[in-house]
Amino acid sequence: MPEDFLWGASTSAYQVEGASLTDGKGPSVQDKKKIPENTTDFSVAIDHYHRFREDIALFKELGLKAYRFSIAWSRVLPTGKGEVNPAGLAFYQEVIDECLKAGIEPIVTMYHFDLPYALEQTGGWNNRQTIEAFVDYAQLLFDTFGTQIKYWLTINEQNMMVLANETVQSGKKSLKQSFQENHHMLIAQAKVIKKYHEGKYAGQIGPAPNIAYGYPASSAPEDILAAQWFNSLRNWLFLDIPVYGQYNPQAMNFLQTLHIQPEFAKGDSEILAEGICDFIAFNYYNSNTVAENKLNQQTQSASQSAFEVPYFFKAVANPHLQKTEFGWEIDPISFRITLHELYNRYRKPLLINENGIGGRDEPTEDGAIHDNYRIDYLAKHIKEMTQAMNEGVEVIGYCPWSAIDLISTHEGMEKRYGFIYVNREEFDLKDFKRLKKDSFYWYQKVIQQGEV
Ligand code: BGP
Repeated sequence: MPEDFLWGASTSAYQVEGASLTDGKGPSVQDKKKIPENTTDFSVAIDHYHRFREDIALFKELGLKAYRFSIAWSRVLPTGKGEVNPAGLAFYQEVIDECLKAGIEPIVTMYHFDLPYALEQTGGWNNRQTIEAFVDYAQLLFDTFGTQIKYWLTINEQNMMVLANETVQSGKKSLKQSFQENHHMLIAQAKVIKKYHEGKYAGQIGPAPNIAYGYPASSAPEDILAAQWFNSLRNWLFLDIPVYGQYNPQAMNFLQTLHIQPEFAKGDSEILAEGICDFIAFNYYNSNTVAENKLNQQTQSASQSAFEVPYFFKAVANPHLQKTEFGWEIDPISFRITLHELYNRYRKPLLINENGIGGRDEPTEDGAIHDNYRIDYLAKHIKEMTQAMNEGVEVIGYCPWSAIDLISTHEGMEKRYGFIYVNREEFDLKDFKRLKKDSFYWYQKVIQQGEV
């Protein structure tokens, strides 16, 4: 492992902070969305807003070299634009200072699923004005933290927001609208990257999609073609733009064939061409297996982001893979395949932003948490990553999900991901005590030794 390898861990604002309307924070879409009946909302989360010093001290003890977190847009700009909330900026200033004091490199995501609700009400990403709001927000972050932050991530999992989105899946939002919103996000991202480079800040900036290679279900040419369509739409569309400055041709052809291609405003092509990223950050949880979809059968895949398009492809379960207790397939080798695929295509340094396994953890009477299944998952993925690096892929850091238990996006508090256990349940807030899991001690050693 290179000396300066960024052994880290990740969180996102709405999943850890709590204090969702405290000290001037405006609501985000996460504070307004319909929460399933048996899971908690995000109003308190793990109370990181009030306990970040204790948490960062634990991250230091864990040995983290980097901490990837997100800034809540509506904490610093309560309505998404216009008036700044000084208390919001002050909070992130303290988090950043605390990390730097602890010798931890802060890696900042600007937007992680939490669009300010006020912007959502004026049309969200369907409204081109949201592009300017994002650019101004980013400029505010660069002006305030630009000398301290060396790694900026623009938008977390834009591809999942567009493709695995319930409103789209249930047909409430058309694919046409979804890809128009996607286009606006891509324009916003390109503008922000360009601004960052023009400002000559001493750091780097990159996109942060979820990338997972799609396998063909068989050697039938039809399945291979289906997997190629899937990969172009799910993966390459979101990286060809920040790397090559233009749409992936196969993905664009797909959009045109279905008459859902985005409308370009004058100058959009030039904007996309000018926002070229410095590195690629990506999240990886599992692979996808894809078959042809002549009959438009039901998707049966057990993956985080299964989706299908009639006549193009459908996701299917992979009989060679085991699953997590929450039903996600486990595929460390595909992590290596994905790393190779990314580096072969784009030749940019790669930063893993998220990788991990969600499960139910229970402390024993003496307060220990035996999460061997997590150690096993992470060890296998780190081995495959190391192997890919030995085979020539440039990886600059690994930030598993998550640094500490947090509220899962889909399954509440029941599904835990952290190295550190947080003593709260779905609805019983208990005392928020932090407890080190077995994986904490294990990862500490991995970081010290630089290998599994
Ligand atoms: C990614 C998100 C994270 C996190 C993770 C696990 O898509 O970037 O925010 O939630 O997936 O997903 P879940 O919490 O649904 O298990």
